Amino acid sequence: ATKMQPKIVFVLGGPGAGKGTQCQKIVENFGYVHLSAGDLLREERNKPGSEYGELIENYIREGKIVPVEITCSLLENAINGSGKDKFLVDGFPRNQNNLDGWNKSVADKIQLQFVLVFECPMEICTERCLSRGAGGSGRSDDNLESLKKRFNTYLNETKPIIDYYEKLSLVRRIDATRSADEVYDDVKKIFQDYDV
Ligand code: UP5
Ligand code: MG
Repeated sequence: ATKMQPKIVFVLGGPGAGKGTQCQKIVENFGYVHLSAGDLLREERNKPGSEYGELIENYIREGKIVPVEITCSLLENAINGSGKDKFLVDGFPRNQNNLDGWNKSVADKIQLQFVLVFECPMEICTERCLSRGAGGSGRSDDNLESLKKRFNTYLNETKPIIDYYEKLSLVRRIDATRSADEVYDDVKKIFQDYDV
């Protein structure tokens, strides 16, 4: 018998748009596993003796995108090691290198359901990340200098990836400027429609 392919939803949006917050809610209601590429990279960075620790930290502080070989293998390991079959891949793919690497080594083994995009202007995104930083997030990129770079990377490198999926009619957009509960009301509709 053929093994069922894992189902994947990509979750994209600017830094602080609320990807992680909404993913937690989706997990509670729809039985997905949440895989944040950023969380996986921070975890790898923090491993004692990690080969890529320093590289990852430098990329994150500069708001640059880590080479796909690293991110893709972390994601693949998490998918294969989970024993589950539905995943929210949060914060990936973020640039052409990510997309090429994924399409080359993973895309054929999974079923991409859709790409969920949280739309939020830079001012609100920046404000959210700065207050998270002030609250002690411990994230080395929750400062104004890193945030400017993160948002520029989003505009210049990630938006074209969203355009690519738009042409494949896979993008579902959400206004992420409202309260987390209001945003989730819209998110829920998308997943409910998909489930029926
Ligand atoms: N908050 C959330 N929703 C809110 C709402 N509706 N109203 C008011 N406040 C709201 O939320 C951010 C903050 O806002 C929180 O304090 C939250 O309570 C509040 P969160 O849900 O964390 O937003 P999210 O979009 O997940 O923000 P995050 O900072 O995680 O986004 P980034 O995309 O910048 O971070 P990520 O961890 O994905 O990536 C970090 C870096 O890792 C990247 O810049 C890059 O250098 C590297 N990276 C790669 O190189 N490759 C990858 O594939 C992924 C990451
Ligand atoms: Mg996040």
